Amino acid sequence: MGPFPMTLTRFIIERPAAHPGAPGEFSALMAQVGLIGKMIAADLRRAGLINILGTTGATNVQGEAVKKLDEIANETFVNVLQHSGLVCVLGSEEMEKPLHLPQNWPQGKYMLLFDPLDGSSNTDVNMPLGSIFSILRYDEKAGQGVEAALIRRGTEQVAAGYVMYGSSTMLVYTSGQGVHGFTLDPEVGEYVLSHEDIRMPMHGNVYAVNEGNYGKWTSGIQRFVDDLKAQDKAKGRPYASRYSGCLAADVHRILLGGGVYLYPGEKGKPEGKLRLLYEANPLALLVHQAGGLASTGSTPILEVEPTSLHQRVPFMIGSRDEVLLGEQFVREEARG
Ligand code: AFP
Repeated sequence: MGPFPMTLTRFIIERPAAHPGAPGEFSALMAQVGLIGKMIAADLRRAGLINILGTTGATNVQGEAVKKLDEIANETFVNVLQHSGLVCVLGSEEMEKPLHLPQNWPQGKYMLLFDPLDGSSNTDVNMPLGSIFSILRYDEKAGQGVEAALIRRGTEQVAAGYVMYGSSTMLVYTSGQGVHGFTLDPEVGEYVLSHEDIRMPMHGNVYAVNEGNYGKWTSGIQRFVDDLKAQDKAKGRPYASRYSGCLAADVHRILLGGGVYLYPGEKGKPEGKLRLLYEANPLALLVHQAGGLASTGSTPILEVEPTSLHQRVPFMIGSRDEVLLGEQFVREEARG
């Protein structure tokens, strides 16, 4: 028998200084997030067999067709967390309004924002998916209402991460002391530390973007992508293009190997597509902790002042060199 593996729970308990507040409560919350990931992974594995592929016929607050699995994943988050006693408010891509859990208010000191099933167009084609989460602390003294309590800058997150459902299920998180990745061992149903203290390369050779939108981008973004694709071996170009349509999976690749992911604003839609509070902010915190950057093109994502729960934001994330270069193209465009 080999050495006893470093499980997620053991990792959190053995590193109390690296976790917000009482490590017991934080580890209990992360264990619940891990459980949610296992439950969603189990549903995804069997989805094609038990008639839960396809859409529900409803449209969500973003105006997008709701997949059956979007709804199931959202219910999984809500059902697990509402009985945990650890969380007092939940905000989700799939819920127009925050869900206030009166029975946990104000004892459950954490609040969770999440995209329960990220990349849901991948559900029906057996491609990677993710769940993205952002953890905030409820500030009783601020005496705010439920929605205002949730709408906070990225710098105020106490932890963030994602569960990625790919060829294996991985949970990657940060609580402000490095980024750590755990792979689900399906034999024993435990997350085991597989990627400790992930550091992003300063520079990569991959870009991820939905290039079908090229004609909708502003000239700065077009020039940036043209630059990455230039036939210029001496400058390390062209970059390879890799895009799965699942943000968590695309950012996961870049977190481990370097490069840049972007979902920019468009000519008539400067705010872009991705949501600040439960997509951009958590991934920005992770990447920042791993030595990378995340930006709107002109402002660090973590410093964007949020105004509403489902706010969108133009997004550029990855290795320092590529994000700084992207910002330079945006600046040059602004100068005219
Ligand atoms: P949802 O499935 O949660 O709506 O997320 C999809 C997504 O926000 C993100 O995961 C992808 O990177 C992006 O949209 C894909 O968008 P396009 O289909 O426009 O490329």
